Amino acid sequence: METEETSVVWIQGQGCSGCSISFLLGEHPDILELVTGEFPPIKVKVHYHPTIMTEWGDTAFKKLEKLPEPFVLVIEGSIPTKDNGTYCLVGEKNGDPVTFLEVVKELANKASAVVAVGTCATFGGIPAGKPNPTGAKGVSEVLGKEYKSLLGLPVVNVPGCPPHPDWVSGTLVHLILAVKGILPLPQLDEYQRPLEFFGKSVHENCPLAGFFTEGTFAKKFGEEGCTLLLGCKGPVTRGDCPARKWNGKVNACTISGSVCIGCTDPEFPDAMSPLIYYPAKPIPEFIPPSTMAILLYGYGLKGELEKRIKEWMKLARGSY
Ligand code: FSX
Repeated sequence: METEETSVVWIQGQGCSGCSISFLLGEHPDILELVTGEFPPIKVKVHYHPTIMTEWGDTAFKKLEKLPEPFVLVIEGSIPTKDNGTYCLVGEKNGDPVTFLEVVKELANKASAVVAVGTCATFGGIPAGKPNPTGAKGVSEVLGKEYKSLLGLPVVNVPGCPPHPDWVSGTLVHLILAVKGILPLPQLDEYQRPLEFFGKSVHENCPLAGFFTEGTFAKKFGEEGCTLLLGCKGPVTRGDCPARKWNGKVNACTISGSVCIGCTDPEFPDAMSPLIYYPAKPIPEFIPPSTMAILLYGYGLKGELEKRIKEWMKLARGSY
């Protein structure tokens, strides 16, 4: 099959660059396979990426005036909207500062597809946490509900703080194949996340789920059992982390003895705080005991269980 280059324009706003670092550590495919075309029929030309491009300053910024066609726009980091976006300046035009907000709006209108990478870009993330002094927002909120890319897609959201490299490369590769007409467009959930990666809860993929169903809950870190009482947000968070695993497929938060902190959720970090419950928080009566929980799952009522756990999280938030 013929391998043609597809361009990616990757811009960064309010974030910690962890999303880029995570992507660069991907293995299947890795970044070299993508840019050298050793992953046919995909060859990615990185037209613009503030962290990894060799150009800098005006020379770099001018590359945004000569955009390749077609291109996939990747947006990392949240977008400050307060005071006309003045809290994130990304370059200069004719001596005047250019805001990230302006760049996002301009490029989104020319992109075949727009991918928001990381929870900052998808839902606002940490920069949008209370009190959100810069008016930080995610890409979908800034572009509006009606936004469609040239391919007719809404913003594709790949959350995670940071996202797993496979989620980013898998989504990019899927979209590039869709741009070429080889694959249909990816299926998305209600928050525009690819179902392929975010179709199930972390809990459904978790090796500790058996402890949950038999009612064995750890009260201290290191103790055997499900870590729900220690603040695990796995039952209310979407992502395949425990099945896919991180760092070369060796580990994941709930496998390493920690808790899921809910970093792919639209309400991260505020609704997920405190990230860890310590001392452990006993479950109140309105959460059904384990046998009931299994029944709720079994009868397709996991939404009801999620709702009750979210109520409990709300109460826990006020008590630490
Ligand atoms: Fe945000 Fe990216 Fe968290 Fe960091 O830049 S999703 S703070 S890991 O890396 O945007």
